[in-house]
Amino acid sequence: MGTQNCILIGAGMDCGKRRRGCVMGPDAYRTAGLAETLAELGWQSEDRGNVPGPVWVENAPTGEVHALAETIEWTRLLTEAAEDAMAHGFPIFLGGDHALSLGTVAGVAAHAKREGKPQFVLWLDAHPDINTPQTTTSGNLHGTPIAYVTGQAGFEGFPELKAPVPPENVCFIGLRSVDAPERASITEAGMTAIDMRQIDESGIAAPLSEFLARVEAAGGVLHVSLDVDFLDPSIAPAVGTTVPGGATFREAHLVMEMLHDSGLVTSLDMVELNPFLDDRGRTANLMVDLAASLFGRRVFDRRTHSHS
Ligand code: 6HN
Ligand code: MN
Ligand code: MN
Ligand code: MN
Repeated sequence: MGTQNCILIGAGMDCGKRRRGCVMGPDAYRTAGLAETLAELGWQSEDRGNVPGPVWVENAPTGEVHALAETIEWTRLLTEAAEDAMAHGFPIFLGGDHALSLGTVAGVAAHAKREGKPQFVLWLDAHPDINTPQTTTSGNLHGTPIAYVTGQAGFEGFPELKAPVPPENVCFIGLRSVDAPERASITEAGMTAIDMRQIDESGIAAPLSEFLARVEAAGGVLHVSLDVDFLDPSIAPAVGTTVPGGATFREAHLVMEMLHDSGLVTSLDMVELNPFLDDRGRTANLMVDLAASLFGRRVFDRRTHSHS
């Protein structure tokens, strides 16, 4: 058995949108006991502290792209940090808003390419975040990482991608707020998009199993990007972009438990937590508990427990 080493990377990016507060996310996860929880599950963690990206910028006028230069700088820093961390263990990127995934996904995919493995991405989110700087109507770049990492046009000035993620390797689960240009590009690119209606109809396990089987068959590695707004706002209020009708407590844990059992996940983003909007730490605690399920917390071991 190899060493089970997690690398915690604080990425308090707060300029992927206008509302402030995600800068406090990394410390909220630390305060909620992420490292201690991982230790109980047999994972040693190395906390690399916070990446020193640009912290705050003034609002761009409505309709204009907000904090473009700062986002480019974060993307450069996080691509490097992610690529390096992959060589040393399992990185957990503590956000920070979802624009941090422009860099983290670019970096982990570059590492996978060097290892000769196909990179897959599971996007747990109410939103597909597949706008480009041209299609965005909000101007908020946290709505764009999937377009960038799959190599779509419109990201002039951003670091050149070493390893674009093939669109068919992306799976969204939890969608319930999709902009018109986003819908068009998801369909055109042939991505797997599991919306809340499909989850209502089939349950969440069936479409997830199907996707995991595809990752496994391809010999791939899987990056998971967990946006707080994947969860129903009634259980996870600490996010600026709440959308009603999200994943329940058990749906979210089941996803994490199945991901753990698959053994396919090699990196994780925990994004969009805004501790300023939290209710006595409950969202931060829930996110840490979901990470615990991903790292092996369980009631019984399904593979060995028997009732005989
Ligand atoms: N997130 N589609 C909207 C936009 O502004 O482009 C919402 C983006 C939400 C971003 O969930 O990380
Ligand atoms: Mn190194
Ligand atoms: Mn998102
Ligand atoms: Mn979202």
